[in-house]
Amino acid sequence: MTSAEKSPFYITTAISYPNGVPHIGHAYEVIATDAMARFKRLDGHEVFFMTGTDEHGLKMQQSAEKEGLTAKELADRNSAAFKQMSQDLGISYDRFIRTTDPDHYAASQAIWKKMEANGDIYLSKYEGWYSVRDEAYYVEDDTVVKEDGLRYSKETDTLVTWTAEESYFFRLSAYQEKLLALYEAHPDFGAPQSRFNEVISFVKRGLEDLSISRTTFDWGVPVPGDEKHVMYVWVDALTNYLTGAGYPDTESESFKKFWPADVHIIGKDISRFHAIYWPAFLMSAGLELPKRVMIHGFLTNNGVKMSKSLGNVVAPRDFVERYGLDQCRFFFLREVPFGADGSYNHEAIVGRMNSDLANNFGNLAQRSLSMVAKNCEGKVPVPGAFTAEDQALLEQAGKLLETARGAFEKQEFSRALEAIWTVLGDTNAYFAEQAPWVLRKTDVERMNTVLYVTLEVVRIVAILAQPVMPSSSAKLLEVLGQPEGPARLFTAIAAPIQPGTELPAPVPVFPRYEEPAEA
Ligand code: ME8
Repeated sequence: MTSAEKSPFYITTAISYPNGVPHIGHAYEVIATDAMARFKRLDGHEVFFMTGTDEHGLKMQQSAEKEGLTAKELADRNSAAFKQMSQDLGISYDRFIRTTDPDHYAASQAIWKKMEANGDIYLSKYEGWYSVRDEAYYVEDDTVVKEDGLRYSKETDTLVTWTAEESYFFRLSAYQEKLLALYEAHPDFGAPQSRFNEVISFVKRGLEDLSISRTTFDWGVPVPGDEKHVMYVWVDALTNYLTGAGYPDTESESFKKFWPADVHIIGKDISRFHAIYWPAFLMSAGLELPKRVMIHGFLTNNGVKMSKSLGNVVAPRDFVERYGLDQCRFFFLREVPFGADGSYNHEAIVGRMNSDLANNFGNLAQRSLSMVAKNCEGKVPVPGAFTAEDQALLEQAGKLLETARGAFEKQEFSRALEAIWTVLGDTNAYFAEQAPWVLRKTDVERMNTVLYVTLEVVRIVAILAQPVMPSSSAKLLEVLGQPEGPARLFTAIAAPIQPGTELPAPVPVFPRYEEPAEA
């Protein structure tokens, strides 16, 4: 199928708060989303992949004041740091959206007017315990007074203060039944199941109307027709997904092509915003709903939550410098089943680097390619008749695309990688058992066949590894004589490597991790 025949694919990350600099949790999310976007492109889809920064709200304004900056200056500085992170991580986004972009103001005001026209927005007064950090109000029962005499949210342990303001409200209570009907009709709307179930139970307990404007500060998108209010930051934040598709021009080519989004990739702390508020806003505005909200877990450093005060916040760039970019990308997607919480530590990363990458993949490629360079005039050898073992291995590798597709469809990255590495493990066992270095002296035709089969598996694996490890896979495909373009797309998996293909001199692709020498 050509890309014209395959459905367009729109995927997003959450947009990060640029009141601080990026950490490994942010890196984890963009890496996973990037792998998914690359997979779909290689599988022939036209992809639109968006990431960016969420720049409004009181928290931004206050963080800026502390630094003696305006909110926009802080946003400019830190948004650039997030963009740089994406570049450092090889993220293939199509747009880096900032909620201060002019087209985003237009989109946010347009959706507001639609919700208002539908009778879902009304003016009232809001009083309650407000957490600046969470940008959320809490009912008294959900707060506690601590030893310092101050009141905190029980759930998030953030300071709350009594706040009263005139506010516009969104009639969220009117959407309870519609949301439950949505979840019923689309059991895959939220994933994984356990995290989606939490959302469903929350909705079943009853929904209250939502305060969606603020008058106590002005760093936000003005409410159309009542400019002393700015929109609650989550209204404009969620709307970024529509802005990217070209909203409010619903007749534009991009909107028709990419809306509704295929999947929003987000972390577990913001599942309610995405699986409750967002579909309710869209229903109110008469817009189609995203097909899926994929909720990933949190990463902890050796089981310890990352926090500035503990000094264990790792900058993504330091990680990449230490272990290598593709190694980090592989580790995060292989080690932690996407959706679950995960922990990382030095030993676990080195383990994956050395055993999965250097030994299982790198060595196999290097050993087979070096033998071909020395014994087959640097060309893919002509195989003899395949034995049952050869055939079984080739079939196993040939089936990997379907397995990977099924797994990626559900963002089960670790399952896809596990299946691929099982085939690599079997190929290593095959290589050791067939011992082509012995056959070199006894049966050259059989040696050629074994090398051919091995190269063919390595080629298939390198093609499939591209979404996760783009640059290492490209290097491998290069030394396998597979030029950029159609030969690297998933459609090429079904077309076996051509005997006689000239191969450049092999270069090792996956180094072992060596501890730096003591200073
Ligand atoms: O929530 N491990 O922004 P944010 C994994 N602006 N993921 C993590 C993480 C961790 N330790 N810490 C954070 C916001 N994340 C809003 C989103 S979307 C319309 C607005 C994830 O900078 C988090 O769950 O706090 C979220 O998906 C993303 O990083 C950005 O978090």
